[in-house]
Amino acid sequence: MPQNPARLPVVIATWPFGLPASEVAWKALENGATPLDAVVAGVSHCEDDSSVDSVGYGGLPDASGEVTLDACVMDADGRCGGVACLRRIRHAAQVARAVMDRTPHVLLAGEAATAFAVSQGFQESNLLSPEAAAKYQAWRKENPNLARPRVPGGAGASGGGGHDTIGMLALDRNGRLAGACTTSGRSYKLPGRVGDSPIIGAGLYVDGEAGAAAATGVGEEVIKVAGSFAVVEHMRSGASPQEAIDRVLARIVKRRGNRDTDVSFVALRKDGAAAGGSLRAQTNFKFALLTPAGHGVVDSPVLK
Ligand code: SD4
Repeated sequence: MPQNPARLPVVIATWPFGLPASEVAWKALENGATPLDAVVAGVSHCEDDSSVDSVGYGGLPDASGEVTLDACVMDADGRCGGVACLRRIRHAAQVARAVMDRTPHVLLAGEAATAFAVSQGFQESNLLSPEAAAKYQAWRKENPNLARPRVPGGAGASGGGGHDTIGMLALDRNGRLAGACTTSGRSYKLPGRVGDSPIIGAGLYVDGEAGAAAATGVGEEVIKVAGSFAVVEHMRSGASPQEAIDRVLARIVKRRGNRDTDVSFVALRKDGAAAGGSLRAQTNFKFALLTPAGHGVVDSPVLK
């Protein structure tokens, strides 16, 4: 794995669907966009892709059949914004950006977040694609008691496992970092459930001096260890991106007493070193890595 691309820029994103999204960010960087503009453009592309059933339009709904989105953004100066349980607005990361740019706050939630988005010129639309609606109906048949939905737990891997977030990190030619992450969250989650993805330090963290990290997988596990923050702090203390990820994954295993859950991270150090890492092989985690040396999807190492 390219562990130390000497040259910049670098874009890294979770999952194979992170590659086309990262290409959008890469082009934006080439055209002189800031890293924050680049990652927001990149993940917005993914939010528009209805074939990705865990992000934006086409995301799988909660147990009541409603799609709700979680997202956040952060730049190297520590500026950040997020939205949780956002409804009927497709570009959740752009709304997170608006929270950062146009309010004194970091996180808006629920209907009020939608009202804020509308006040800022975002259009409301139906986020439930026909494909996601059909999958929901099938799930609903198996799980008729909506008061006590059987939310998929740690079992299951990517592609139908129901927990894939796009987290994207970029380092531009001037060594400036930014990150964004966005998801529809765990499929068939309890209405009102918020995962790690809108929470600064959990789903995403960026520090201009140390590096950046983003998470995908079971958000509850990531929140419990302040996962992305912890990865960045290990890099600040001198760990490589891979070591930093492994330490946080090991901590999750220690806390739980097993590795029977899906958590993966991507990390990008200030000097351009990048890595991905995953808790267990069944997750089949892969990430997109773009450097001047090449663009592609990388099979993630699994915690030893
Ligand atoms: C979350 N990490 O909401 C995000 C993505 C996901 O199960 O759907 N995970 O927890």
